[in-house]
Amino acid sequence: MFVLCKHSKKLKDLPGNLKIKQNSLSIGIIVASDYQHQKVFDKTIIRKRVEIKMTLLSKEQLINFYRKMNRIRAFENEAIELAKMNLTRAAIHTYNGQEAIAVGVCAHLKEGDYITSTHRGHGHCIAKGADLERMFAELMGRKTGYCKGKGGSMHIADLSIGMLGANGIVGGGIPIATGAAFALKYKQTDNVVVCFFGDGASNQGSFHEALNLASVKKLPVIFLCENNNWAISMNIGKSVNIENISERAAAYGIKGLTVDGNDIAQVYREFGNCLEEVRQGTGPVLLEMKTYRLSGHYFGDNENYRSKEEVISRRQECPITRLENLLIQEYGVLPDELKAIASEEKAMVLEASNKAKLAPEPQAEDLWNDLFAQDFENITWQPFVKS
Ligand SMILES: Cc1ncc(C[n+]2csc(CCOP(=O)(O)OP(=O)(O)O)c2C)c(N)n1
Ligand SMILES: [Mg+2]
Repeated sequence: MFVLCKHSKKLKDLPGNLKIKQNSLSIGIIVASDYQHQKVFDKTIIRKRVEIKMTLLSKEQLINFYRKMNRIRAFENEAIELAKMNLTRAAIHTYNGQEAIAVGVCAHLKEGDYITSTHRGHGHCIAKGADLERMFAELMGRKTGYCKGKGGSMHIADLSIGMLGANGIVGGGIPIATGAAFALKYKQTDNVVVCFFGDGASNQGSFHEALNLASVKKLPVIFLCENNNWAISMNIGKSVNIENISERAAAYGIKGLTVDGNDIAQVYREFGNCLEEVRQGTGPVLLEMKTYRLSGHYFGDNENYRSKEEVISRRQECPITRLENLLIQEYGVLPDELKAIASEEKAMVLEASNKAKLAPEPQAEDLWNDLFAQDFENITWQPFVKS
């Protein structure tokens, strides 16, 4: 069944360069945000029948999202405070403005699913359920941190929750996610990998190699591009000559889709639809979520490459503010209730930070520990079976 929603267009309204084979459509409505979900065949675009589910989110679900988005924002604001006090040990890249993506995506994941992250990874970690105190300890180079204080912000990983790691190498997580997806397929599970990366990373060779391989092998991976308009000081308009990064999916014969990454309801719905397909074994998807980096590239960035006016105007689209407006206007939630939630989250974050501050630093003799896997003899090697 097709459902008309505010993003829908009637068939006659499609851009002139799109030709639709009439007999490939069972009904004349197509969802505009779904244009890339097409197979190019004989230069004619054939639109497969796609079921669009209108996921109605309950007030409780949205409040839960609001809580987690505020947790991420509070974590990042506290990380900046720690950096100002010179307590952090490596670069800090905050996720401010992109919270709806990590939260809306990770809300769908189940045990056994994996994510890979980037240098801007705190939001992904928190949304996947990482421990705040261990995260802060890692940022501050303390022994109780995720990498025992030797990795810093860009190396946080927690295999117990399926978080395969942040990554200081732009595009570095993409082949890792592809390899993990290969393993999941090999083990015949219905689990998936979500690979978060930025618009800048989509210009790396690793992106193109991984998408091709994942497509050929029909791997269960969702390549999730957080297009926040900037790669350090490089504007997306100068580095990419197409409107949507998701258009690149066509080159690899996979589904591509662009959605509004600042609208948590849309993120949740569209990601959920993709996830269901990928779980069923249809192969990878390139899902682009448009958003905006509200803070500097990293703590200390003087941001002289963009105007204050631009940032102020994009702040109107802050995903937390948008969710606040939705909850107040459509769900009758009182502003004071939301303020209380934000304060609770801030208090929890500060408690974690304060505890982490008390943790000891690693000692010189810890330097050479944890560099190599210790239990090689316990690994059982399986012969490779061609699928
Ligand atoms: C291979 C590699 N090249 C360059 C850099 C330097 N660098 C760090 S972040 C970044 C920009 C990344 O932009 P994007 O992928 O859009 O992510 P965003 O910072 O916007 O989240 C660059 C070029 C790096 N870390 N790794
Ligand atoms: Mg970017």
